[in-house]
Amino acid sequence: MAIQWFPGHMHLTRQAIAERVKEIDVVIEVLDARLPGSSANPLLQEMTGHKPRLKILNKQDLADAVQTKAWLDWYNAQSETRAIALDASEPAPTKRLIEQCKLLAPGRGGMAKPMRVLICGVPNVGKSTLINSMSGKTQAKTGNEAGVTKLEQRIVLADDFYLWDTPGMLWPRIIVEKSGFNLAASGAVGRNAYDEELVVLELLIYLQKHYAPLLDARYKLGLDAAEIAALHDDELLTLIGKKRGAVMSGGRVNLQKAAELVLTDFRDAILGRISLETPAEFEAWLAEGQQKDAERQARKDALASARKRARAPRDNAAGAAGKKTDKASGSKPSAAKR
Ligand SMILES: Nc1nc2c(ncn2[C@@H]2O[C@H](COP(=O)(O)OP(=O)(O)OP(=O)(O)O)[C@@H](O)[C@H]2O)c(=O)[nH]1
Ligand SMILES: [Mg+2]
Repeated sequence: MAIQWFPGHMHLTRQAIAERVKEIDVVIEVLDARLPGSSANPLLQEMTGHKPRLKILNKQDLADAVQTKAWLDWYNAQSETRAIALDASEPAPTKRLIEQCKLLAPGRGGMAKPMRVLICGVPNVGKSTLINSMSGKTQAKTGNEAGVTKLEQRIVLADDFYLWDTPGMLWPRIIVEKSGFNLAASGAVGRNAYDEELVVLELLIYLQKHYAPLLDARYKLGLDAAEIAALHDDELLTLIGKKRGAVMSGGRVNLQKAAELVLTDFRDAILGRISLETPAEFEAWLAEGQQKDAERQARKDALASARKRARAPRDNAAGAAGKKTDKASGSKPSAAKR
């Protein structure tokens, strides 16, 4: 089951960004350092790709430092892409960001040509928090849920430097299934658009493979990495539920409660610093998603032409019958249609 979330305010954001980008010098796309590939919005890429762009891998304090470095190297090896990692604990990211913007748009600055920067990204990734720390004031509303910012807002950083905060936006069809799950696990998807248990089972499959010692340390499973990796995902969730006391009367594990516990532990990095994808993994998921999408499109096209073919003999027959009637009545075909 694919996770999709594109509520009405995202349609409006899409239109607002399409308009705003015309008068923008630099686009800063804020990504989640735990899932840089999955949190890169292809719709934003399409809408803003012609502008100088900076990618910020935010919330690096929650991500696996080794993987964050791998992602930065991967992005910075691509021409036309600059990427830096950041987190809310950095007291003054402003200097670093202003420097990067000036490198990307060297002609801008000064009262006559102020720098105009658009900040965008998926929901809950830390855009408004970043803007507040850049401006040194609480100018933009923030909150630990997806969809806090609902309208774009201009923030004046200096007389010659403007920032636009935008509402978090996903895209109408997330073709990489794993990306939907990772976005939901990170908190970028509205609470009612996914099933927590399913999201946590997917999360556990990844953690079993890559972060088994962290699972063992947090939930005191008493198992080594190979034993943890060998468990079925729902066996593992049941075990975690037991260990954390998510048990209903009669002794059955409350899997929903267990899933909520794991999700909070992951989101708040109580489990430890975790990244949910490497560049190579994401590229493989993307290729698979694109292939499935192409197959889906081919099936749709085949169905559409089969329907057209099935309709054609009827239309022809109706056409022939129409002609006969026309002849018999002596009226013109167009008149018979009316
Ligand atoms: N650990 C950590 N938390 C962060 C960081 N940046 C932001 N947050 C938290 O993430 C949550 C979302 O932050 P916001 O700034 O509201 O995110 P946003 O991207 O503006 O979200 P929307 O307006 O919903 O699109 C808040 O609880 C922030 O405190 C960071 O670098 N590290
Ligand atoms: Mg916001």
